[in-house]
Amino acid sequence: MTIFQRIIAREIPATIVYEDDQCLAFRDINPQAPVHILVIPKKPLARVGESEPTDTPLLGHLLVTATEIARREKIDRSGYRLVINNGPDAGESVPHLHVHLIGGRPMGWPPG
Ligand code: DGP
Repeated sequence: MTIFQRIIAREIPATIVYEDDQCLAFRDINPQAPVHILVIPKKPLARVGESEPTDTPLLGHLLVTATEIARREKIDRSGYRLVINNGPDAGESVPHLHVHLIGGRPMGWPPG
């Protein structure tokens, strides 16, 4: 069981900002910006690269939910970044799909 599954199960604490039947969103333990929230599916999908066509509605729901949370966090006008790290070169460290919602400060491009 990954650490994120344990957060879903309330076995370890997290600052949860949103929950519905398909997903959970909580503040990143190591925030890279004033707003840094992870939006995760409750289904234990390891990474976006392992999604299947039947996951299309779920993936869309994660993105739409992230945009709604951005509005609630009042970063929708200033801007924000949605990031999904997939695999070693991308720096993926937890094998449970998560969308990073990052905002509240200007960001450079490309990422390092
Ligand atoms: P990634 O590198 O894309 O796999 O990002 C994983 C993120 O998960 C990283 O930004 C730190 C965060 N994280 C890891 N463990 C915990 C935890 O126990 N609680 C919370 N809230 N965030 C965590």
